[in-house]
Amino acid sequence: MEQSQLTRAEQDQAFMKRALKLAAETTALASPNPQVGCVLTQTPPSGGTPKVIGEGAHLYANRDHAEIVALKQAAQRGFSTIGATAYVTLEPCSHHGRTGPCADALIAAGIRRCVAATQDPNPQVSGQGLAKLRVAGIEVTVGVLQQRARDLNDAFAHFIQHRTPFVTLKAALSVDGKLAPPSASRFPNQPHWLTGPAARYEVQLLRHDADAVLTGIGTVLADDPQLTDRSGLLGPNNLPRRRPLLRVILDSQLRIPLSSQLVRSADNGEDSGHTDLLILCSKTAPSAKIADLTDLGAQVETIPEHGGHLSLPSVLATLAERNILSLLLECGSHLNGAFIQQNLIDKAVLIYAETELGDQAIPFAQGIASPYLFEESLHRVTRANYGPDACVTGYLHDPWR
Ligand code: AOF
Ligand code: ZN
Repeated sequence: MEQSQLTRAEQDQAFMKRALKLAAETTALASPNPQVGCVLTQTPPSGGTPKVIGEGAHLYANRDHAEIVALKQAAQRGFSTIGATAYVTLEPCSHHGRTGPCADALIAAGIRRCVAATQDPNPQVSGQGLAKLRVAGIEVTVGVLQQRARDLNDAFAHFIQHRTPFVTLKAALSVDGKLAPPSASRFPNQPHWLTGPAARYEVQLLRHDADAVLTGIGTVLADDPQLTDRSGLLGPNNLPRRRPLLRVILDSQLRIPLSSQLVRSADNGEDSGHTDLLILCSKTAPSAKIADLTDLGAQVETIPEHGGHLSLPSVLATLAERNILSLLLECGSHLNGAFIQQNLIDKAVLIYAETELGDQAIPFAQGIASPYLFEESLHRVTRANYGPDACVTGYLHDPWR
């Protein structure tokens, strides 16, 4: 169907979808800023189908917000923006940050109407960008495809309001809710795969979407994991992720082997400025091991203890200082239980395989009777199938509130 035959509401949805697609393509390229897309349209003087005159998305490395990228593209193509409509997946900003306010730029460009998917959760903006536009006489519509726009920026919304990472717990489980066979029946240094390739690729996508992934020393010793982003996804212009996925290991006594895959692949960021392996330990950890690990490219940091374990709120605070907006937990029973019991999880992704592991197997989370019970505390639950595996996703806290 021609765009002109659509109602205005349908047109708004179609152009917002296009802006959302541009925003979605910037996964791993916008953090610590939000993922934002913008589409500018112009209706020909004779009326009829509105035409896209400029569009774009924000990449943190390029500084320009999505609105500016789109305005520049329109200018470059020789289009006038006077009387145009701007579709933005996030309210245009009103503040001076790394750039000037986009609301001012849209006003100066002569935009007649602005359609925003959602208000900006940033307390420095939240409503003030839209207010600026209205005062300038621009027609403002808010809330088009709002939930989809919000889903894209859960971590940003959480971080900008609470200054701590948005925490997603991921677990691959047997149908009877176990993480792994009993340790005695396992081969050391080898992961035991429960789920199939399709579900495992979903985990790669979760990693691609995260700034950091965290596990405990128990899992490192049992599985010798790499914890890298092997999604193979690239952004616009084939850009790889802006910062490497930060791999975080909780290891209070620094038992991590120097020969582990994690340590062997450590990059201290000397060239890129981005370190990719952070080992968190207690102040009683052997200092000689700190030196060895540092020599091999890992970063080691001490964290206060609480009740004989590394303090998890301190762990999250340390990550926040490093601008980690989203943290993916890929942990064993002990840490799963601790994070859940301390109410530090925001979202959970539970993937169930068809296999049964039996009563002797390692439970999902220490202190939690079963993942099915844990599921009862989730909100906005969605279900999907990846090959033979069943995935349940839900929220414990709404990151937008
Ligand atoms: C973005 N990209 O397209 C829009 C943003 O530090 P700054 O100057 O880059 O400002 C970042 C803030 O600007 C961000 O927290 C959000 O509130 C607002 N809007 N940010 O990075 C964009 N539209
Ligand atoms: Zn802006």
